[in-house]
Amino acid sequence: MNKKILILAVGIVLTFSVYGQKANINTKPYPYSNPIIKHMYTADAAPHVMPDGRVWMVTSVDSDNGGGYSTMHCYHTFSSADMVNWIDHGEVLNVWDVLGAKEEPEGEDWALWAPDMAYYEGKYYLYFPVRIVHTENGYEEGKRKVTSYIAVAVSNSPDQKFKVINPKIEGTRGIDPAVFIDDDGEKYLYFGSHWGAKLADNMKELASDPVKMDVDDKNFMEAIWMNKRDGKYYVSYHAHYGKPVDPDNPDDPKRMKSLLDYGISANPLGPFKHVGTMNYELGVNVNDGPKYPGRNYVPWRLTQSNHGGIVEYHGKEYLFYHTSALSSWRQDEFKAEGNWTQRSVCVDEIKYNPDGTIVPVQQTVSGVEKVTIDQPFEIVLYEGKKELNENKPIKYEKIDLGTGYYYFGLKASQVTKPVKVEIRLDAPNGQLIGTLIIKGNGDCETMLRNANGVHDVYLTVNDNFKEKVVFNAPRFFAGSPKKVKQ
Ligand code: FUB
Repeated sequence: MNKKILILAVGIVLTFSVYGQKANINTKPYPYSNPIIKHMYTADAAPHVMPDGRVWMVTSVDSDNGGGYSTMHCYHTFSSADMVNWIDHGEVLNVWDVLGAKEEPEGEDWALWAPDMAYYEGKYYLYFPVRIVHTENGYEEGKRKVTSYIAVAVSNSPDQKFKVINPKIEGTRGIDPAVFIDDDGEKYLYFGSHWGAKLADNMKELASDPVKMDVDDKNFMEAIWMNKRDGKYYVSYHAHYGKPVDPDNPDDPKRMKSLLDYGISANPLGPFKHVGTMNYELGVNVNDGPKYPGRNYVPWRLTQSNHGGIVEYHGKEYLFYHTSALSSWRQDEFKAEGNWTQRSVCVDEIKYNPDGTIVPVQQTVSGVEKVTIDQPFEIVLYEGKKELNENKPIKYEKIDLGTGYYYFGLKASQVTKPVKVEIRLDAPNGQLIGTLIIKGNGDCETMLRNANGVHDVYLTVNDNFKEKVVFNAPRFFAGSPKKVKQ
């Protein structure tokens, strides 16, 4: 290296160290599969299977220039057809879309933290925390005043800009919204310190008073997520840190780990029974990954933020979380920790014990195997018109739902009154996999859970529905991924 370049490089490193920031000076390709997004910093992934049969996630974005959480000013969406190759669909919302002006109001510091995204009746809804730090008293902990609540934006497509439709959902407080749609068609919004409420049909207001759910854990910190498996509701979240990590003894079980914990309930609003930890940092005893020079732990900062999201895709469940592995690579080529607020989304598989508890996910750098799907995008059950009424469930015999169909739809006609159509497996009162709410004539659809394998499929309406519903072209869809524009 010539002298001038050396002086410049030392200058850059010193400048960034003074301000606690490091530059991304290593341009070599990142050598591992996890994190899954390598060209930018991403955090707080919220994954869902959308009606095109792909897994989509919306993420927060940590600034390439560092600067910490207050520099998080936009969201990106990404999609994958195989859980390994991800397309960046670009920025879908930024803080100026929310502010409606070009600058932050004086004396305030706005940031966009962990979001979630939901599909409902043809539209995509992006829920995000509005977090305003009022700086008139400075930033000092205890003195500064922070206002936070949940807002929602809408788009016709998850790869396009979202437009704010409710800048403050009345009744919400805190950060980290998560949306959950149940098999019976009820929609829930979770936020802040384990608050939960029903979400209205318009997706932009609450339909019930928020309840502070009993999560049976005083250690709840943030990042709530809801998942349903075998009829049980799994609430997961980031637990409070314990004591600081001793870098010379990172294996100390009492060290300040960044843990995702979970609890189980029979009800989406709890009470939950705390079960334990479902994700530890990839800390020590690294078998298949890089190590801090001379040590047996990873070369990025032990203990940093984490945030989980779970999705089932063609027979396997996946945990999304984040680490600061990429910043350690881009800044220090794994020889030091990197900026810990520059996080990157990783994915590993979740496995369960026979009793339904989670086998804690060991973070890896190798990530997950590629998913291949060999089945049509949709299965149309019947082309002609049929009538559905209270006395007559409709049965479709031996339908092969393969490794999974994630949506069900039909075209309704002669609708005189809104009706709920339940989609059940193997018997008129068999396993409920989704509920279609027909509000009027035309196309309608709903998401499904556990729609896989070969089953008799039943469509039923509730007992007190005295009218009839006429429909045609009932279909399962999103059974294989569609291509999207890059
Ligand atoms: O990314 C900003 C904040 O850090 C999120 O809102 C929290 O969940 C944590 O990941």
